[in-house]
Amino acid sequence: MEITAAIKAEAARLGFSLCGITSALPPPHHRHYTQWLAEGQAGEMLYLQRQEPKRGDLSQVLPNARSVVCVALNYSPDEGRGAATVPIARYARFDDYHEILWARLESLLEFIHTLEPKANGKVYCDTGPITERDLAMRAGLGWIGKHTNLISRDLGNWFFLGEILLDIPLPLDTPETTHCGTCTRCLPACPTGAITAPYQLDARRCISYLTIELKGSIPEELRPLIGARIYGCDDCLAVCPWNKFAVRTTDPALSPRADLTAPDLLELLALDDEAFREKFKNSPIKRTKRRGLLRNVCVALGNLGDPSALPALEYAAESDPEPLVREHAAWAVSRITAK
Ligand code: B12
Ligand code: SF4
Repeated sequence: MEITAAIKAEAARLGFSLCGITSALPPPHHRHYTQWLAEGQAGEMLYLQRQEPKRGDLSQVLPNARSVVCVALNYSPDEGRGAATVPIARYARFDDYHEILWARLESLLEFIHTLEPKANGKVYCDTGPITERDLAMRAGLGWIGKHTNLISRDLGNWFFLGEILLDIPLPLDTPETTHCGTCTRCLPACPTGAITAPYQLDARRCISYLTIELKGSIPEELRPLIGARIYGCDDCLAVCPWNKFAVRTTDPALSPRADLTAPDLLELLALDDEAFREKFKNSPIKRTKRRGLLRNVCVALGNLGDPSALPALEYAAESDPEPLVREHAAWAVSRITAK
């Protein structure tokens, strides 16, 4: 069997829904990335600044990099038409996808070594200096939508990306072209106006950034727009009409945790450090640490406006060990009592 056909067959066996191969040439939209950083749109995600030179020159990541195997893992919990607004983004309701993808990519690399023992390879998923969507589009997996996520004809919006960088040349797949046409549904769907123009996302306004990546205080003017979301946001993805092609994942590693589908916010507000670590041990939610999640819970409770949350919020505003949580709890109390 031809090498790329063998790699793709093995990727499918490992549970990846899509697999394509592109060259290790600079990602086609790298210029936009550099400009986006220069405009400060990355906010406090300083690692994106540090990664800039490597992202534009993959031979700094892997000497003599020649090709990139790009894969997608479908995580759709339904046929793609589920309700948009949920407190916890879909991807964060099951075990940490980084670990799931990483282990499978390592297995795929081992398989490639059985075919090409001399090949050197590096596995990536999310955390490394790789512009994943741009490369995946060039590998033919899908196209960058106006909300900046990759959309696939076969999977809609609900999938993760991963890559293996290799120092061997491989036959390349044909890049995908854009198929958004005149549709602009994702732009007005964004609660905070973070999609400032097609293909332009100001991360500083995105709820995913505000509730996950931002470590400090959430700007007050944006808090009311966050609604009841406490971890990430799916609204721009959920309105995309291409989701009509989404298929429910049958991957056993991706079953949503029942307690994260409709979480009890007051229970979360009562978690101490140890209970937080225990509850979110294998979950991506551990990323925010207790203080970040409880900050978000306070904002959500303030926005929900239910006075029965007042005693717990007043207690947190007075007694929580974290100043960040105390400040957001006090904001929530004043928002509820002002109503
Ligand atoms: C930083 C980051 C974020 C930041 C910034 C998001 C962003 N849009 O950049 C924040 C925290 C906000 C975020 C949020 C989310 N993220 Co995120 N994130 C990343 C990360 C680590 C880097 C992304 C990046 O480089 N951004 C820089 C900017 C400049 O890139 P860009 O917005 O994609 O812009 C490009 C295009 O717009 C293009 N461009 C410009 N003009 C034009 C014109 C045309 C015609 C075209 C075609 C392209 C184009 O040029 C730019 C440079 O490539 C990647 C993993 C990785 N290493 O790539 C995951 C990643 C992009 N995230 C992912 C996910 C799932 C999410 C969320 C859905 C999570 C959630 N539910 O809360 C949201 C979606 C929000 C959104 N609308 O993007 C997935 C996306 C999978 C997919 N199918 O696309 C990734 C790939 C992680 C993974 N391995 O699966 N994320
Ligand atoms: S994830 Fe939510 S806040 Fe971020 S761009 Fe999409 S709709 Fe806007």
